[in-house]
Amino acid sequence: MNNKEISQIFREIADMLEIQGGDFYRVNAYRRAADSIEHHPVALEELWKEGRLREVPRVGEAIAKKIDELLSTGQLGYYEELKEQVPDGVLSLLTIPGVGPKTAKLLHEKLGLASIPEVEHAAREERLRHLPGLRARSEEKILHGIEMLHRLSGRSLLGTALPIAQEIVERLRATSPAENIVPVGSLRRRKPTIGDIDILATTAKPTQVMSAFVKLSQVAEVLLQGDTKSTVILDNGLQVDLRVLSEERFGTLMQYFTGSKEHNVQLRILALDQGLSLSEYGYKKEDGTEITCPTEEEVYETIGLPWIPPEMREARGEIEAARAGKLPQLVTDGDIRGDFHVHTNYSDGVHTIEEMAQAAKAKGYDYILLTDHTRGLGVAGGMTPERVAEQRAEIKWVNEKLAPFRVLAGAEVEIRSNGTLDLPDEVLAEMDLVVAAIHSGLRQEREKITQRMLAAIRNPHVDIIAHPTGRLLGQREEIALDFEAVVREAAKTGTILEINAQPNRLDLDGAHVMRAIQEGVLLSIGTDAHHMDGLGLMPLGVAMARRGWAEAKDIANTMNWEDLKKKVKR
Ligand code: DGT
Ligand code: CA
Ligand code: CA
Repeated sequence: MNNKEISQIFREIADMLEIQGGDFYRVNAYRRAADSIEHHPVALEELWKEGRLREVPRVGEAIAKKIDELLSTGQLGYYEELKEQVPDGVLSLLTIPGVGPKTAKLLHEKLGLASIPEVEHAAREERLRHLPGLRARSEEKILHGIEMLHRLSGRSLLGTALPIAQEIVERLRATSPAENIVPVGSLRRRKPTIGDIDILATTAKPTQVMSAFVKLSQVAEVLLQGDTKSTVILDNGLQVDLRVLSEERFGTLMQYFTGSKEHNVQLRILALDQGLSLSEYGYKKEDGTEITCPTEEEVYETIGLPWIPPEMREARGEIEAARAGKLPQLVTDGDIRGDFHVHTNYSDGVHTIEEMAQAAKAKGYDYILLTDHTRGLGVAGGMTPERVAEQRAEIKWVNEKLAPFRVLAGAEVEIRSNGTLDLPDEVLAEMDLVVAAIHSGLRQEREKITQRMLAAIRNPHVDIIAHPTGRLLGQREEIALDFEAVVREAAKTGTILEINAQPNRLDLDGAHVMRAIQEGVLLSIGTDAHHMDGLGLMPLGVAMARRGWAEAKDIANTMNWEDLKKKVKR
């Protein structure tokens, strides 16, 4: 059993306990242990053999005993018992946005519902509104949640698809005679959600490449196997298209299949103006002679353009910019000097300050900004002013140890429903940078939530607004914010807007980033890491910055701290 499988069992235990109305602290203890187990760098099986399970953070005696039972017998009595009490289908109801354990329990006990389609059906028949504690509005919310699920279904998060595509590319490289293997399509453009993964490869032996492809261990079903194109469905439901082709047309095909369709349409119009027709196979002159392009650069060069980075190919003016010689120098992963959104065990993070700092230092960063939650966010065990002071002392000690690496003191402060913050000014004034965010009261109407956000932006202590639109992909729409007003106020006050790199947030996204930059707003990129692995999400945030045409100078955490300190409000 690997760490992920073990953690899954504890996560399910937490869900089942919660459905049964279990004690908050107990439920949370299981959930946190699950997080910690999943991301532990050493296999628990190894530690278990050496009697060292208790070294895993958040694994106490009771949980260690359960792991022991699980690893020695392959089963866990307590888990099996709970499973008999809570049917699988009821557990699946928790994936509906807006349905918590209490509601799941109610739906099951009172109406016998045990699957998402059953709940959808009952909601449409208006049977939920009569349950104790539910109203017509709750019914609507549940239906809306199910719609959100449907909307994402069929599409996957970029953060899910990207590592899978990278693994497939690696495996094909190792097991087949394919050359030039590249992911194309929306994945290469780094769209926040991906319909299917498209991969291109060149080879002299297409049959062998295709047979290696359909035999990959992740493949659940082969929809099509041909010499030029094969399509498979993976275990997790993702579809992958692989096209193989010959060297001399690689550039045109790569350009074509990277898309977007809209970008390609504009490119073809420009080519036609120059008497060239462009298809996925190459250019054709009016007299019928062909121009093939082995590289993508040549595709753009043929019609007098510089190469355009894939993240910009969304028909947002990139072709005009390229023609005018005004393409931006996009920010790169290598420009990033540190992470501006990091949690530790001072709130809902798994690791200590030193552990997070060591991990960041190992990545080559110069600094991290600690942004633990404040007490206003009940569930996260947030910081009180006393805890902030304790954290300060610990930061000082870690900084002495790890210099010149620097842990910056901050917090992710709650913006209350009236726009005030939940830590006193004198505490905020002591911090290096203050991040503020809205986590509750997300359904306030436009005028109210915009004023609330503007109040936070005007607060002289607030440096950064985290995940400004509040969207959760596949779960929750953006808050009803007047984004234009937010951008203007941020520009006026010198407040930074965050690009949050969590796969289900990617907030701000490309279009918002672009607007912010146009108004001269400075941005920051933060992973919102709750464990060391989370720091690895930075490239997703950088991708959103690039989709919004950001250069290094537009991103606060590409600067060194001394320079940035002079630029921020405080
Ligand atoms: P997705 O998969 O929905 O996230 O989005 P894409 O962009 O990956 O779209 P997909 O997989 O249908 O096709 C991959 C690329 O192939 C697309 O970005 C552009 C190109 N392509 C596909 N169909 C057409 C088409 O009908 N016209 C043009 N111009 N390009 C196309
Ligand atoms: Ca695709
Ligand atoms: Ca496709």
